[in-house]
Amino acid sequence: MKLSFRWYGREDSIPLQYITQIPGMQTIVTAVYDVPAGEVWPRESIAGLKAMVEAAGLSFEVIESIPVHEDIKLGLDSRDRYIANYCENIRRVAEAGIRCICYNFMPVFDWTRTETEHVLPDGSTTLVYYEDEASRVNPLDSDSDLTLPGWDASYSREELRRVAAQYQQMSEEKLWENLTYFLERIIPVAVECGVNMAIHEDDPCWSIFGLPRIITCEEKLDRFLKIVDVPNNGITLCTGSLGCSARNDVVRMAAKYAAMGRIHFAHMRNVALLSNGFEERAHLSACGSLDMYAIMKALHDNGFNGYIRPDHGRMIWGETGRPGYGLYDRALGAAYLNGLWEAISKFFN
Ligand code: DNO
Repeated sequence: MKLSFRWYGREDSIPLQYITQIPGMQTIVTAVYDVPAGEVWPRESIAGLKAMVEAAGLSFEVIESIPVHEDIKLGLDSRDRYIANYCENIRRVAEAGIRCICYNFMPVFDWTRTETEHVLPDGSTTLVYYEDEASRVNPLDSDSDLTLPGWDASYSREELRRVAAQYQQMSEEKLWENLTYFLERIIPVAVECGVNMAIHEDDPCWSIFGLPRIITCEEKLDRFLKIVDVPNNGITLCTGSLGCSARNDVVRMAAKYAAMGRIHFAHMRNVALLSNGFEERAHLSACGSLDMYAIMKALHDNGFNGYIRPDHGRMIWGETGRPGYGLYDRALGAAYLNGLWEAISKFFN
């Protein structure tokens, strides 16, 4: 495994040097954030990121994310232009040394929570999703002013409603068709460039705000991988996104897709499943519902050699910042993942 850490570029308050100081850290996961979804990333921006990352002694190999324009997900005529731009971005980042690109196919909203600063008994704060509160934060039909780092902040409330309304008539099958159209055009480019595409599961892994979501469970990941059945068409195994549904056996999925050589990136996060939703917790298995050891072992035993990163951390030790993406708890997560991996590798090799 190659240990990595997400960093939001110049805007990120966490200095790259601090990330370098995390033991075993190798790779930065980042993106060009100041270009709207669907447009081509300037070569200078990519080169600028690469230079900063490498100057800090880290490697520049993973992009998260190149966002997929809504017109592609909606299957509008304008999608061909956006797909051509997407292919151009794959080529450009590959030229700069990128080996893996994480992206998602969630309509309108990326990852969603009902609260970003829920206080846990130890005084740390975390991200939570409570079913009964989901309607309260629904940005489409409430006064909620919740915004999450994954959401496209360039939409006004009215534009959001307009885009979301276009999905109201869309069946899941139609979304699959649009995903197929997209994959059939981008994967050959990824193959040509030697880049692995790694789709991120929907988070949470069910339909929210009345919008369709399809990358949610084993059956659907099986279907996804068959659409273009080559190694470059792979997944980001996000333990927290899959693990927030008790229906998903994350250990089994880690073993199965690693053995198939289709997990290119792993997001390691623990969640506590509750009767009314879930809470993000510290990475340690004992802190949540997921057996992080068993997931790491499943990856290890099945030949996983992709990138791995500690996913969302809580806010601890008085840190404030981008929800889920502070330094301290993610660094603890990295240390824990290193410990698990070292123990598993030494004991079972
Ligand atoms: C959440 C992240 C997601 C992820 C995208 C990939 O913290 O894991 O926002 O980056 O879904 O496109």
